[in-house]
Amino acid sequence: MTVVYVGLGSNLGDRRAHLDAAVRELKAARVSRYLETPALLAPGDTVAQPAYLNAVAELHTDLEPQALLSRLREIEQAEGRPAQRARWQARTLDLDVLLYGDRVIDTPNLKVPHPAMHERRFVLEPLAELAPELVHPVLKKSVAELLAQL
Ligand code: A4P
Ligand code: MG
Repeated sequence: MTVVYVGLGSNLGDRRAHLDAAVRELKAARVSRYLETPALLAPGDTVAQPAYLNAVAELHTDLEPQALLSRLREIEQAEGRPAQRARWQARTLDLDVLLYGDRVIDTPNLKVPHPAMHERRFVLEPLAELAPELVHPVLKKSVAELLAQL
């Protein structure tokens, strides 16, 4: 059993319902509050996007990382996100593996810890609600310290 943190985001459709469905399907052990956050745009992008509802879920799972990623994709698609999609588009549901125990994974389709998690308030704030003392396995700083640095 590994403790895993998953980032949840939605900025299309019934955002709360999409997050609720993900929490249910993931059988999350704990969930942060749902936070309304302004859309962070892709570099160079100027077209406004609808605001996100973001949250972080804690899972206790036996799935290996790649199997977990496949499961996240299935749940995204069940919530209406197309399998073929451009990155950074508005989406009904986005599920990212933030941390998988203290494993460091660097493969083409899965990078853990999530490469941008430490610079994103919409990740660190809800994660700090659940696990402020948790140490980032690469940066060796706690979630609370990373949040204070933003
Ligand atoms: N991938 C690699 N590592 C991971 C990981 N740890 N977890 C690969 C999940 N996926 C991972 O993802 C693109 C590719 O990342 C996949 O092929 C997967 O194998 P995607 O979900 O298809 O597309 P995406 O989410 O648009 O791309 P990306 O680059 O992951 O974007 P982000 O970082 O998810 O950012 N503003 C607010 N306020 N809140 C948000 O949640 N999210 C984004 C998208 C932009 N602005 C936002 C938010
Ligand atoms: Mg994603």
